[in-house]
Parts: sequence; structure tokens; C-alpha cells
Amino acid sequence: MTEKKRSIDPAAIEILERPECQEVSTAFSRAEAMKPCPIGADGRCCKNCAMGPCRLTKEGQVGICGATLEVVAARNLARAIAAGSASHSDHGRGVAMTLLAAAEGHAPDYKIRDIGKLTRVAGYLDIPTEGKEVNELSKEVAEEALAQFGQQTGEIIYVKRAPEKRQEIWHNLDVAPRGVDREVVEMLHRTHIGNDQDPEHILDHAVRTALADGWGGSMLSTDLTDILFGTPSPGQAQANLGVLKGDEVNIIVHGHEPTLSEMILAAVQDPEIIEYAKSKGAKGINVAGICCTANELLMRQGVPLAGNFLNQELAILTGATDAMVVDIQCIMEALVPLSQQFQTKVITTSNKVKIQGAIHMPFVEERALEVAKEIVRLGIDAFTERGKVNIPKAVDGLVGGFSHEYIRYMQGGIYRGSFRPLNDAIMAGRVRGAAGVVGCNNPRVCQDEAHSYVVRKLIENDVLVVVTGCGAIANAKYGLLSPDAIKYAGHGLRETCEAVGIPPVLHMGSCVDNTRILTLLTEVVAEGGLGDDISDLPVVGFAPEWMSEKALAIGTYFVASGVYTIFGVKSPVAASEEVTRLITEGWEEKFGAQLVFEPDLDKMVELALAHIDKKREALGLTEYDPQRFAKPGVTWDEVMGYAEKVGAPVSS
Ligand code: SF4
Ligand code: MSK
Repeated sequence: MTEKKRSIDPAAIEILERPECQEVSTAFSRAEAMKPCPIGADGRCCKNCAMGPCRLTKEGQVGICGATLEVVAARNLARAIAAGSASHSDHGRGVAMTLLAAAEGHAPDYKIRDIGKLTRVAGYLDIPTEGKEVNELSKEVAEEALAQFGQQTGEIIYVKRAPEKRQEIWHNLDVAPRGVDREVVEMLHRTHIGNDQDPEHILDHAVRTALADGWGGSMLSTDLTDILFGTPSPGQAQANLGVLKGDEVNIIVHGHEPTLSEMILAAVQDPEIIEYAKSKGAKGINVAGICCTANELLMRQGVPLAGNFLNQELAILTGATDAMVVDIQCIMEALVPLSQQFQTKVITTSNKVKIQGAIHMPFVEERALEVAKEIVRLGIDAFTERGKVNIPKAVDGLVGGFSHEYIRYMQGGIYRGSFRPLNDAIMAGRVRGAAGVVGCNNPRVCQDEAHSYVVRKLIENDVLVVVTGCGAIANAKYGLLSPDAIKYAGHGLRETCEAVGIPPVLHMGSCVDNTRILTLLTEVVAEGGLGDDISDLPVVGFAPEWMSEKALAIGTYFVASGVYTIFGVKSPVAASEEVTRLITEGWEEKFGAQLVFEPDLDKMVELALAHIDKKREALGLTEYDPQRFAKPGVTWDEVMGYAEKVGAPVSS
């Protein structure tokens, strides 16, 4: 593990080492050229008013207004959590608006694809379903979902989906969220100069805000997206830049919202559009994804993953990306100047996101498919302007699409789906525990190294892993989402995966789909035998290469839901011992879980395993023994035979 390595991704390494790419500016080169500001990085800098910025670098120093280091660090963290929560939740609002438009007949290109999920979500929202037409019920569901954003008093309705004991904790601490928008706005208000100046009190509201995201905006986003586009179930796909095609028009969809990209998929299947592509000399049209738009389309449609956050510029450097169609979040401004050196058209499609120099084609629900076709035509035209194309060969197979509904289904089918097999496996020590490994890439650390290292170590130690976001894509690139990743698993985990028919690392979706993990954990608690709250479970959360404010929102709602969570890279509150204590010991006392920042990969794994074993012991479970289920007679060939039998992709 060298510090200077930029990436372990073979496609990234190949592109970055090409002579013609040596002088090209990328996030990798910019990160090397610009060191992070050490004052801001540790949480010592406040720029909340024009008397500052105040840099609290000396012992006991305070800002012009008298703000202490503790307050400054807590405010900075809280504001980041608010921004992250706002991003996820505003995305959720967008999906609700699309569902409403579809239900009212204003978005004719959208259909309600999952009526079963619609009915279940109506149940969560206390909306009677009997005798209602699909569109009528969809309209009521969309309206009730939208009401959760603007609600001023009471409690977000999804809070009741958490285990009862967890709800009690939130009620006793008075952190149950009232409305999504209210908590975000109040967080900004409280952290304005001259307001909340008690770090613990600031962080209490940061928790309330994050919970409004996790059990509000994000959870609604996942549910409503499933209603519109279908609840995911497993399917095969491929990952890495090798999915781009030299002889086809390559359209990359990038960002987070599937509403337009689903239409792009429909557009490229239109015979007239295919004919147009052929008339320009292309053999066809290839759609691939980057970041969470990729995850959304992979989970439901099996669309290939071109890469994660740090692959976005590299996709353009292949010379094969004809259109990069972006919606919201995690889109680098640097794409535009880079694209101008190629035929690539960068097309912004959200009313919330414009980038100077990009083509802006705002997506309107009323004529979604028409806009999508116009965008695809731009990509086809760009194909004719291609220069040198050099696509790396790197590609790996994966299985994606593990919604929590499917995970329940695969443990017993429609007849008796449950979490009993998984709970039993954990209780017996076959499966030591479970981990959610999620989040971004960050060029301050080697791309994908932490994601893949942590996941390999966890499954080796019989920990079942679920992944989302760019972490999922990272693991896909190294074959860790394919059934043959079972070869890295410990004996007990391997047996369990064979019995259930799953890989040891399950792709559960995009960033907002971290809420699927919350639902899964709640169902595991409800199944019985592993305590009566999420904080009793032998589980951990990870964001080993985090960079975004959204990651901090996710980490905070994981912890507030009872999941011990480990972040890599660095702590944004490192300067303040008090704030560090509040989010570790303080949150342990309140929520039974900690938010820990640990950059060392081996220490991260050690912390996770120690926590899992501590929880096993507290539950009185069999002590974990890696050799208990060892069956030396089972050969890898036999396992491969199993993988072939179930038709699973096997990477080379
Ligand atoms: Fe400085 Fe206080 Fe203004 Fe922050 S709020 S910039 S600490 S004066
Ligand atoms: S896209 S928030 S870089 S995971 Fe969801 Fe990836 Fe992080 Fe963006």
C-alpha cells in the first residue's frame, strides 16, 4: 500500500500513464498540485460571517465573536450534514414530483411499474388502498410524500418503520425529525452567527437533520423510485471503462437521478434513433453509467458501470465518450474544459445544475422521451467527430440488484421469505456479522484501494458485506460483486452464500439506497434472536474513501440508527477533542454507536471486527471461530461448478 499510488483501477492506471495524458489536468493531478488547507481540514476555520474567516490555530484562541474551537468544529460538521441531507432529500422530492406528474397524466412517458411496492408504500404512509385505481393511489402517495418535506410539526411518518426501541431513543432524546425541510433550514439557522453555541446542542440537531434524510427524504426517494421504475432484483452486468465500445456511440449517464436516464435508455431502443446512429457509421448505441445514476440503472436494467467518481474524467480521456449526460451531484466542473479537447458533449439536464460551457437541455417531465431523444441525437452527431479512441480493456463481471425485498425473498421465496436463514447463520457463527461499505472516491487516497481492501478482509473474516454508491462500483471493478468472490470468503460465510445462492458482497444500490440497509437491519431485528434494536446487531458501517457532505449525512444517520460507523481519509473535526468525543463516546451513550475516523486500513478492519465480536458477546452468541466450519475437502473447482450451475458470471 504505497501512499503515492493514485489508483488500483487498471483502467485508471493505464489512462493516467499514457504519454498523451501526462500533462492533462485531472482530479488526480490537481490533488497532487494542491495540498488541502490544514486549518480548514481539521475544522479550525470559520467563515460564517464577514468578521472572519477566523482561523483558530492557537491553544484557547476564539473567533472575533468569541466562538470557541468546539463550536466552530461542531458548526462546520453540522452544516456539512445539512448540505448532504438537503442534497439527498431534494433528489427525493424530485422523484415525488415525477410520480405526481405521472399519476396526474402530465408525464405520459412514465408508468407505474411496481404496483406491489406502491401498495406497500401506501401502507407505510397510512393511505387506504382499497378500491383505488393505480393513478389515484400514486397521486395520494406522491402528495403524502411531498407533505413530509414541508411538515412543520409532529414526526416524519417513516420514523415508525424503525425498531420500537430505536424510536424510543429518538423520542427520549427529542431528535425525531419533524419535517425534512424544517430540519435542514433550522440547522442553517442555528449555525448562523450568534445562535446555537453549545457543541452538543448543535450536534443533537445535526442528528435530527440526518435522520430526516435517512428515515425521510432518502427513504422516500428509494421507495418512490422503485414504484416508478421497479424494485430491483439480481441481474448480471459488467463494470469498468472496458464497457465502452469503439464502434458504437457511447452515451454516459452520470449523477444521481434515474428519471431522465431511464428515458435515455428508452430512447436508444427507438428504431428511428438506432437507424440515425447507423446512418452516421456507428454499429449501435451503448449506454453506460458513472456514479449513482449508474447504480440506479444497473440495479433495475443491468446497464454497465463505466466507473465511479474518479473515473468521470478518465471516461472522456478514452476519446470514446460521445455524450456525457449529467443530472445532479458529484459532477466535476472540470468535465467541461476536458470535453472541449474531444468530441464529447457534456449535457446538463437538471434545472438545479448548469455548468458554464456545457450544453443545457433541461429535462421536462411532460416531454421526457422527446428530450432524451434530442440528447441521444447530439451524442450520435458527436460520434462523427471522434479523434483517436483508446479504450482500456479492463472489465469485470458482477451481479447487482439486491433490494432488501429481494434479500428477504431469496431466503425462502414468496411462500416463506424471511431473514431467518441469515439470522441463524449469524447466531451460529457461520456469518460473524455484516457490514455496509459505502461512499465515494477521494483523490487524497488511492482510488478504490480502501474499498476493495476492507471488503476483501471482511469477507475473509466471514462478514457478509453490502455495498452502495461509488463503493459498490469500486468493488465491481475487481470482481468482488461476482459469485466467484466466494473464493475470498471464510468457510462459514462461504457455506451460507452457497446455501442461499448469493455472492458474499451484495450491491444494494445508490447513495439514497443506503436506506435499504436501514430497512434490512430493521427486518433482521424483527426476525428475532439478535436483540431488539439495530445497535444490538453485530454490524458496522464504512465509508473508507468518503469525500462528500452527503457521506457525512449518511454516516450520521447510520450512527443515530445504532450502526457503529468507520470513515477513512481524515476527520473533519480532528482539531476539536471535545467534538471528537461527542461523536464517539457521546453518541455511544446516546445512540449506542460511534462515528469514528480512521485512515489506516488495517486498523479500520480491526475496529470493525472488534465491534462485531463485542456485539456477539453482548448477545450471548457462540464465540466466532474461523475454523469451526472449515471443510478442507471442498475445492475451488466445486465452488466454480456451483457458480456455473446458477448461471453466474465468472470473471477471468
Ligand atoms: Fe469568526 Fe465568529 Fe464570524 Fe465565525 S461567526 S467568522 S468565528 S466572527
Ligand atoms: S456518487 S456522493 S461520489 S458515493 Fe453517489 Fe459516489 Fe460519493 Fe457521489
